[in-house]
Amino acid sequence: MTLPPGQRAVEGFPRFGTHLHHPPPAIPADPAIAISGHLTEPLTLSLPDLARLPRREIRADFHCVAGWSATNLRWEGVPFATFYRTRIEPALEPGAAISHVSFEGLDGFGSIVTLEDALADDVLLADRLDGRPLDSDHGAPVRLVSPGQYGFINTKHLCRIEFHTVAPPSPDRFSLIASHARARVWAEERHRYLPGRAVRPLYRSLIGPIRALSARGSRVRGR
Ligand SMILES: Nc1nc2c(c(=O)[nH]1)N[C@H]1C(S)=C(S)[C@@H](COP(=O)(O)O)O[C@H]1N2
Ligand SMILES: [Mo]
Repeated sequence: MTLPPGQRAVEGFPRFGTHLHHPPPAIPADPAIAISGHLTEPLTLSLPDLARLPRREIRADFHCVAGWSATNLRWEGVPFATFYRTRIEPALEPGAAISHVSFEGLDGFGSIVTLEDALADDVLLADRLDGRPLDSDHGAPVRLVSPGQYGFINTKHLCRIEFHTVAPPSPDRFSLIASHARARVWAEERHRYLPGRAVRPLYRSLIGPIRALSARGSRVRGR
């Protein structure tokens, strides 16, 4: 088993995140993803709409930028590229050249992805993990899964997807641990300005505290 540079395998798949001390967000009765940006009219993708699109299953490892990797996860969902080609392209304003896509979760977490990275064939709008519907620790009802990019790209509890023709400003671009704009795991793109190797020790030191906080907010132990 080969992991990307600077990653170490962990047992299982911990709940983890920056919005982690809270319990997972409540899921609305009729969850839907609001779609906006350069469309002739705004769209809504409900779960039944999503279920009608062609599905795909992938097996992949999951790599958090802090340095842990969960191995051999089985995700099911709709390829992002299928959703984009069938639902978005036909609805775009004429001439709109989409370059970036932003994703937002019900807890306010968000990520920004280049269209090129989002269209990779292992990127899913995932609603099942290891043969079961996604639970709230791992992003119910639907999350982005992009195994070639660090965990923070993989926004859980999706409620909004927006399309852009220029890169939207990243909210953490001035922070000490500013996240890399592409975040590709094999190129070790952890930090926006510093080499991935150089930030390994700093990031690794965050795993313990973040794991403890994430577990506290978890559905299993928190209620
Ligand atoms: N909505 C939401 N998505 C999120 C996060 C979060 O806090 N909220 N954390 C990100 C980070 S940093 C990681 S490593 C992964 C962790 O996914 P997991 O909790 O399923 O292990 O989710 C990502 N997506
Ligand atoms: Mo992460």
